[in-house]
Amino acid sequence: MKIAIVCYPTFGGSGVVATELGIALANRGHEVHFVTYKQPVRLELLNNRIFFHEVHVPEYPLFHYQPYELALSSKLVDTIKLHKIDLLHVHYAIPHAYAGYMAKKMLEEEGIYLPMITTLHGTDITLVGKHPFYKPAVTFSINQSDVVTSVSESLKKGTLEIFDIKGEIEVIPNFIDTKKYSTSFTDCQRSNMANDNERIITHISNFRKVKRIADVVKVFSKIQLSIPAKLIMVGEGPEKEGAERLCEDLGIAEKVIFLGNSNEIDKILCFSDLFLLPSETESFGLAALEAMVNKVPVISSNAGGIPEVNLDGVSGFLSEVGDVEDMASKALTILSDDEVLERFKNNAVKEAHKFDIQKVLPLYEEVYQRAYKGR
Ligand code: GMT
Repeated sequence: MKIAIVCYPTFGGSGVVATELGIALANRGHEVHFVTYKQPVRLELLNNRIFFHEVHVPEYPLFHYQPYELALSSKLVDTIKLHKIDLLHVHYAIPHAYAGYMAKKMLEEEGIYLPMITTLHGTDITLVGKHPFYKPAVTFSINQSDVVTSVSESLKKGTLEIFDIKGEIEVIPNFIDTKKYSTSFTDCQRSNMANDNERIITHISNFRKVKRIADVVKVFSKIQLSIPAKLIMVGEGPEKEGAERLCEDLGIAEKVIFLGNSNEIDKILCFSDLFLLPSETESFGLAALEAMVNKVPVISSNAGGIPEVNLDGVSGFLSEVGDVEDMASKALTILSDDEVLERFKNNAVKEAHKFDIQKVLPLYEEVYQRAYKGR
């Protein structure tokens, strides 16, 4: 099939999932066209089955806000006509489902019927989408999608509670390409980061409020009182400066390394012993899955869809949101004993394999076939 994918091209989980999905679809013989404002960060190679179409939004001083949705829907119409696209898959409802719907309607005027699949990723529903200023438009564009998928049972439930949804929401979980990781555990550059006797604890996110960055620092601060350890913080975002200050205040700055954004998170996870994800809300927790596939157990909150990924007592432990005491004590349970750590590491990778791309990709392909036939 010829598939157009709309996503955010940044380090956010929805963009990563959309990009990996597009690459996997192309490997299966589909032709994939990414339509967004920048080449997606994980999309390194373009080829005869993977195309990137950049959406340009000309600056016009009269506008306080430049009309991205308008530019996106126009670009979609042009791309779909030029490349004879069969199907549109938008990731993250805002504003992609809305722009996709407009493109669909414009194409219908020309006798072209294009099925649209909308995948809900989390904050498009739980944080931004439910705001009264957006809610009617988000409800409308979800209801106008031909198929709606959600990345976890928890997000599906939340969406049905918040919005007046008329049709089905199908759960297709996020995924990971486990084949990429089966051979990569040998070349870890651990000594660059910590001494041999230190445990390495890692957090990766976009450092927004919802990630509860202060909890990451507080949990680590408690851990390092009992065992030698280093904390590696990967990512950029509004909470980063506050976290750096908190490390100074707690007297642990020398044990915490802030790396900024990285395209090489697998190399970092390769030498990590534990991953912290204390988020306020999380529809799935792709970062936890990426840790697990790299053999890293997870200490997380029990918010949203995280329990569907991180199995309590198996791949790590879950705690109530904000319970840093409990998180630190559970972290020490894993880290204080080599055998226990090894058991959790092995469990983590085993659980991650349940989300292998080879299991999940056919679910999307089935949805595509159904939507295409029903057009
Ligand atoms: O939360 C983020 O850091 C980014 C965000 C996004 O929209 O890109 O992630 C959401 O989608 C990911 C991929 O489906 C999920 O793994 C994250 O859990 C979800 N984030 C939230 O729900 C807060």
